[in-house]
Amino acid sequence: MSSKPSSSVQKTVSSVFARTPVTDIHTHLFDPAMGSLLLWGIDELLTYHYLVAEVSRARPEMTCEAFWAMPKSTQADLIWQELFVKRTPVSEACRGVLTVLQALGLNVNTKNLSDIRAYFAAQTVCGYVDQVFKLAGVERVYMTNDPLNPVERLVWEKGFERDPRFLSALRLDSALKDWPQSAGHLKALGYAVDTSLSGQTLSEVRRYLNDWCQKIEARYMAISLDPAFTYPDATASLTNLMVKAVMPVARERGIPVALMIGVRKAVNPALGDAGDSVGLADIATVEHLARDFGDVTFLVTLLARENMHGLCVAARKFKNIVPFGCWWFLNNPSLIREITAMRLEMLGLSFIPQHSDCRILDQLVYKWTHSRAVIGDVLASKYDDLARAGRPVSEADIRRDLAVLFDGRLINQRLSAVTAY
Ligand code: FIX
Ligand code: ZN
Repeated sequence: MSSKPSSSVQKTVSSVFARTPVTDIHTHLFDPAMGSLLLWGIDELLTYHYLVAEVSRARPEMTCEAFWAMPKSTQADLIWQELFVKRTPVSEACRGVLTVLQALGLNVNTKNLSDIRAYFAAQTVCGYVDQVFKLAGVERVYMTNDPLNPVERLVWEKGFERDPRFLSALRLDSALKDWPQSAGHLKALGYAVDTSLSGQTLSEVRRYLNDWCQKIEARYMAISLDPAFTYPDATASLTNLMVKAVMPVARERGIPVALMIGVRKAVNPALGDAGDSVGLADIATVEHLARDFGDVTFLVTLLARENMHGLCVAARKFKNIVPFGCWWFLNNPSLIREITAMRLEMLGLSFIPQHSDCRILDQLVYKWTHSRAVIGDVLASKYDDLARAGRPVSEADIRRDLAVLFDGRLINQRLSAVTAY
């Protein structure tokens, strides 16, 4: 890895990057018109599942039941005291909260949250969305939309005036992952499916996907997958649903499929969202899908650090694989640095370096401030290497490169109909 970038290139990169609006391709944020689905404010920030995992380590004698039984504000107070007052908040998730509070001009060293709560109580959601997008330098975000969530479905069915900064992505986990149990959900919505994967059922699943892609104007479909997910595998219902329902609809609509592979759900269910873990995925499965569906773009993010190199190699073999983001347990500066350097060295600029995975609106500020700093640093050191090779880059080069990496164009690259290579 090249040494620390020269300050002049670093300065130019960070000033251009600060003015480069990003498209955040994967979040769990919602259009403000969706009301309480959009989480924001100090109590949500502090009870983020990353911090729940950390406070359960800080207070090993406390049961999860006891924690969940507390009102959210009490949980937040406890997390503030345990992780920010009684201990040095060195973790990335803790530092993140401080970065947000500092950006808002709030006192990060306060012993209690009353002033901070007063600040948030004075905000309006629309005003705060504007402020956060500005502070984070974010132009638009992709939501994670699930019509099987009754609260969300109701809003879509009622209709609302869309905020153009919130784009849609149809999430498939609840509809497809627990087949045949999930067949019941589709049946309840009027789709004539049964628990078998008959032709009728598959065409009804395709109808469900098409209907909701249409209704929410989905720009891609997304699914998170266990590391054991395998393709080809004619015996696995999920693999069959992916092959016979998801891929045909993606091809028909000309939209990508996002594969988020490597999560082992609920290894410690008592921790709720904080109870998921990681496992090594099979890169060959990604290659086989890209080979057999050459006219479908696969936006791929993997959860295991050990999979990152293999994903770069797979993307060098199949142009319809677009690696994206440093997902979840990889969204830490030391790993973002390693992964970004490797991707630049192996893929040039043909990948999407980061997504925020924000669950709480305010997090956009820290996820992008922290990622900009690391990714800018790595990019600057690559530019220094080029200068040493006699090819210095201009500010215009830097502006163009950052736009390619962060304006979302790689999501919608159209692929020729012929096989991918
Ligand atoms: O599957 C996903 O979209 C994951 O990002 C989430 O389930 C996860 O809980 C998360 O918030 C990661 O940052
Ligand atoms: Zn996510």
